[in-house]
Amino acid sequence: MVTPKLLTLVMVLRQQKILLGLKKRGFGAGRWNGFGGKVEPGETIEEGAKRELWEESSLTVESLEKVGQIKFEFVGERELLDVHIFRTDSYQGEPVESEEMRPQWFDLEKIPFDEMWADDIYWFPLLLQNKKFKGQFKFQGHNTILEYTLQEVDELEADKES
Ligand code: 8OG
Repeated sequence: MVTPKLLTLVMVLRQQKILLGLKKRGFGAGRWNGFGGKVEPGETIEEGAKRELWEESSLTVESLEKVGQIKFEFVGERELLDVHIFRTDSYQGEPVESEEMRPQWFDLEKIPFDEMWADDIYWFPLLLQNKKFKGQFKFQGHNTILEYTLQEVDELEADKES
C-alpha cells in the first residue's frame, strides 16, 4: 500500500488579482505557485496550510476555504501526493519574500501558466469561478501529464489530523 503524502496549497486572491510565489528551491523550483507544503504530525490540514502560508509569505489568515483536492502520481515513483487546496481573500499583513518563495501579484488574465505546474491550467478556471473540485493527475517526469480526471464537486472531505 502506498500512503499518500499530505500537502497543502493556499491560493490568495484580492480584487482581480492572485498572489503567486516563485519557488526558489526544492520540489517545483522555478515555478510560480500558491503557498504550501507538507502537513506535520499532529496538525490538521488547515493548520498546516496556515502555517506554510505564514512561513512562505508572512501572511496570516483566520480561516481558509477548502476548494480542491488533487492527487498526483509520478510514473516510476511509489509516492502519491495528496494536495489539499484552499483559497482566501481575507488575510492580514503584506506578502514578504522568504527563503522559499518570491511573492508577486498577477492579474487574473495574466497568470503565467507556462511557468507553472502543467496541471494548473486545467483546474485554475474552476478555482477562479469559485467552484470546488477533485482530481487526479498522472505525470511522466515533472512536465508531462499522461492522464487525468477532474470534476466539480459540491463538498470536499472534512479536515482531519495527520
Ligand atoms: O514542501 P514542498 O514545497 O515540497 O511542497 C510542494 C508544494 O507544491 C505544495 O504546496 C503542493 C504543491 N504542488 C505539488 N504538485 C503541484 C501541482 O501539480 N500543481 C500545483 N499548483 N502545486 C503543486 O506538490
